[in-house]
Amino acid sequence: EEEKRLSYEQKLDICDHSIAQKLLEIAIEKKSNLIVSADVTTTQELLALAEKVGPHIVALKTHIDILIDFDSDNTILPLKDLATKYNFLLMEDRKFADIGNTQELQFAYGTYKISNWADFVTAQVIAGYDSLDCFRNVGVVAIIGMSSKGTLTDADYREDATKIALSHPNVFGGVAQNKVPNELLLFTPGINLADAGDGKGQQYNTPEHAFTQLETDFIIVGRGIYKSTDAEKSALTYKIAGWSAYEASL
Ligand code: 5BU
Repeated sequence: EEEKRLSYEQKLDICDHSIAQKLLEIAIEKKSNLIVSADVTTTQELLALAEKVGPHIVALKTHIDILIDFDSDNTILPLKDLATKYNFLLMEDRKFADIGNTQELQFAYGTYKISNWADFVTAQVIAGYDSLDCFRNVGVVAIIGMSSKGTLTDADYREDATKIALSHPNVFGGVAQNKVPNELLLFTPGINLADAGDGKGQQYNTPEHAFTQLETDFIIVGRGIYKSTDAEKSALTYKIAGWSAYEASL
């Protein structure tokens, strides 16, 4: 008999990290596996988007360094209020990729002070196991494989990256375009219902592909939602598509 993917309830039993537990609980409560990638460049757009999509998402993914007007009082405080109001987590897609000491500084200092507000961050594992020790008070999602055309994350790299992700206590998940072991939560970007690519190397798949072929746990959608004329409606469409694909894959 073919083995079925694990449900979010089953994953709650084997994914111990506190952030993994929170994400799974929110997914079950909201019947959503959608993460919106808020790749907008002003605080006003960021907050307006969070307000619209908040009810439908488990997490909002940021690239905080693309904001032209970042201000911790005016950007982060209202964003955190919206996260509380609508019950979603903040995922900073920083893709740290340096030695531990430098990452520690990038994480806690500088303009963005990510350690003060992010619930979890993304990190490359290119610098090795010890480089991830600095992310003690958040969760880490390791970049195992990338969605872009020609990425260097080949099968050998992904195998080694997966070993680090599985063994490091700060890591509870991976970003990938392939299956990962059940003990990790899988996050899949490169999801779009309308387009196959963006002419800049991005490659898109459907939510159905991500759940059936990759057994993903969370889909990440950027332009498919924030570029649409009605972001709230699009978020609902992707939420329903993601949840149906998840249920069909059980
Ligand atoms: P899009 O507009 O849905 O293409 O945005 C995708 C987002 O996911 C964007 O913020 C990327 O930085 C992010 N991403 C990705 O697209 N592919 C990857 O492999 C990784 C992150 Br890792």
